[in-house]
Amino acid sequence: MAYENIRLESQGPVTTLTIDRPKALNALNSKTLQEIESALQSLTSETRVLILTGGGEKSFVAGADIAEMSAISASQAREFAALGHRVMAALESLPCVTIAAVNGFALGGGCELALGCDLIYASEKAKLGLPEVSLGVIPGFGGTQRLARLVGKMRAKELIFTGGHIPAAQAKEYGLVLEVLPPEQLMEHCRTVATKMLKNGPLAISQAKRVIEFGADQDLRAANELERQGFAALFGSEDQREGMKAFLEKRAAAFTGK
Ligand code: CO8
Repeated sequence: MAYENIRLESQGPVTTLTIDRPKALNALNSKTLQEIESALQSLTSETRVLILTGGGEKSFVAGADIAEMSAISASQAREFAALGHRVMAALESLPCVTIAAVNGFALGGGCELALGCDLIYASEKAKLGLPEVSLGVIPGFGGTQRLARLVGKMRAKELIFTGGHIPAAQAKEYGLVLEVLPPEQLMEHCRTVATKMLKNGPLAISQAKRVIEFGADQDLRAANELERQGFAALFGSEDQREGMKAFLEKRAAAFTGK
């Protein structure tokens, strides 16, 4: 499918989705969000790791498109927020691992997009924040909830109430990004992390993602039950048999994802 505002490129099992509207610092208008949603739906099991990044030099995603939002009604805002929520939920439900390579501004909806990914790495020049209150609104793509769960309620309140843009190093200190890299090393670092994961069982990684993601919303007893079911579900898979056989035969496993 031809996209206007994003690029989807695969190199074997690693797919890169670039949000590519550099003139608007990759701001998310409805069309861009719809394109991201259909790109996510188009992924097959060939893709084991999905890296999201921003086109151009300056920005990952500088937020939802303010020009578009300035003209919408409350009911259109509900639809727009629902579209954003669907994209974040789709990222969390994908069987592949998702990595946000935050190469510049990740503000508002851009920060929320990164928060929807499994892992966030940032360039030294990245700035992150949820500045929506400076526009008279609040985060609308899940940022209030995902940020609070990741960095704690009080830090999330501080970031959201001040609307500040924080440098990547501070975001790392808060636990909002995992590592901060020189700009030219960011994508390479994400690919290196991807390569380490590619050695492991694809079904097991998908199951681990599912259990961590959905378990985080539940109490410990229910979450442990989810783990127990996920653990048992892997037994009998070709990957489980191959992984354990390879260990006993002192060789690298050749996983097939079956
Ligand atoms: N939307 C639309 N256009 C944008 C956006 C945006 N979010 N950000 C930047 N642009 C455009 C600018 O208007 C400008 O366009 P033009 O060249 O035509 O004037 C171009 O990108 C370059 O931007 P600047 O000239 O401003 O570049 P600077 O380097 O001076 O500043 C900043 C960079 C600091 C990133 C600045 O552009 C900025 O503050 N942008 C807005 C950041 C922001 O507030 N983001 C949050 C938006 S709200 C949001 O994301 C809500 C999500 C939930 C929605 C729920 C829906 C109901």
